[in-house]
Amino acid sequence: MNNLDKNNFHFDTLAVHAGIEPDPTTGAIMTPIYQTSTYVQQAPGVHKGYEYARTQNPTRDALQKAIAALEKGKYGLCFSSGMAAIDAVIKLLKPGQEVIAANDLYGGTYRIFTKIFAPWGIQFHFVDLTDPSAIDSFLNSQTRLVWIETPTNPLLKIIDIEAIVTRVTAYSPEIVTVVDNTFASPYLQNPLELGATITLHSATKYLGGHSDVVLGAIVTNTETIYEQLKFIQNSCGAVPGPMDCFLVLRGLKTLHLRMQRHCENAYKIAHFLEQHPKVAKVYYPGLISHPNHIIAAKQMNHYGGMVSFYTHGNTIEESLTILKNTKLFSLAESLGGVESLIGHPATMTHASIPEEERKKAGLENSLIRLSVGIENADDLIQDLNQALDKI
Ligand code: P1T
Repeated sequence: MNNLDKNNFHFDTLAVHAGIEPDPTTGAIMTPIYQTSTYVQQAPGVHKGYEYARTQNPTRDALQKAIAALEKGKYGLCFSSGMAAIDAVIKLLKPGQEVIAANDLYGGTYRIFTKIFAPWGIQFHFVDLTDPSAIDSFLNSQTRLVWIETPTNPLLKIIDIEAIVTRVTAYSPEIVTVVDNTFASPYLQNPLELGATITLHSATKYLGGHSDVVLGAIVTNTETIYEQLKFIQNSCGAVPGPMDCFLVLRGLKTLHLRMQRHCENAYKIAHFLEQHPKVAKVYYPGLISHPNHIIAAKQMNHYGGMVSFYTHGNTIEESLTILKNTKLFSLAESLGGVESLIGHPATMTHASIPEEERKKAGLENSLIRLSVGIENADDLIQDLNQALDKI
């Protein structure tokens, strides 16, 4: 199925078929793992479209097409991790140029911005983009890129993509808007359809879906950006191996089914936590009490599988007690796999953000983050209930 067909099918059909052609040599229905570093040429420059595996690989090609189709985009590129994809995007910039980024975002993203690219002379402004007008005072002639995560990691804030794109393009159509769509997945929202220039994924999460692979992806409709990113992909070389591409291709086939259950379970858990006497605050965009609920309802098809919360005691000790006592929720970094995980952003995924900066964005040391899996919701609720009983 080529990219031209993407408008004719529903998401579920694309998840199973997009980008996949029966193997031309055998008819194999599953994309083979082309575990090769190079390809034989008949004469110098005379070949079948494949020269060297950093530059092209058929398993990667299939995955790039599949992710592009799911994101309703023309061009897809895959990288060896979500961070490698982020790295490639920021390499579009030159020293002296500026980035406006959401102030609540994955700790690794904050780290690469502030520790790798800021010393190269790129300036980053971290802004609460849940108020789109907040961007206005940071836009200037050096602004090259706006970086959005929505829902944000770990506070599940929702940023109105369309509102930001409208303001940014009115200021300058040259500014690139990037949406890290990892937390939503293309099942819940397609940033390119809302006007973003680039959508990006840690495919390690929902796209792969089984906690067995690390991979990143970028999709865009803008040919010049695609050509530049492809050049960076090949020149810098952070490409995924064919086995990893195969694992994500396999994961994609059930993305819609998994996301439905992730969303159903997270919705039930968020309501359970909201009513629990020991829980003070729950962050889940599906709750009416969520400050950005209306934008979430407009922008997303459902509310995702991530939930964060504080207990009334609001101490690290209480949080650690819960983290130590869940049995189904495993204490681990990452998210988006079939199994439920529990995490402590302040010491785990967001430890690379200084405490002062975390607090400014509303991230206290006691926050607990859940990646709700696809197990039975009652079993998950029971597990959280018994852990909450321990405090
Ligand atoms: O881990 P990697 O595939 O390199 O992806 C980095 C990344 C990018 N963007 C977002 C929104 C992310 O959440 C991540 C990785 N996040 C975790 C490992 C985590 O537990 O939050």
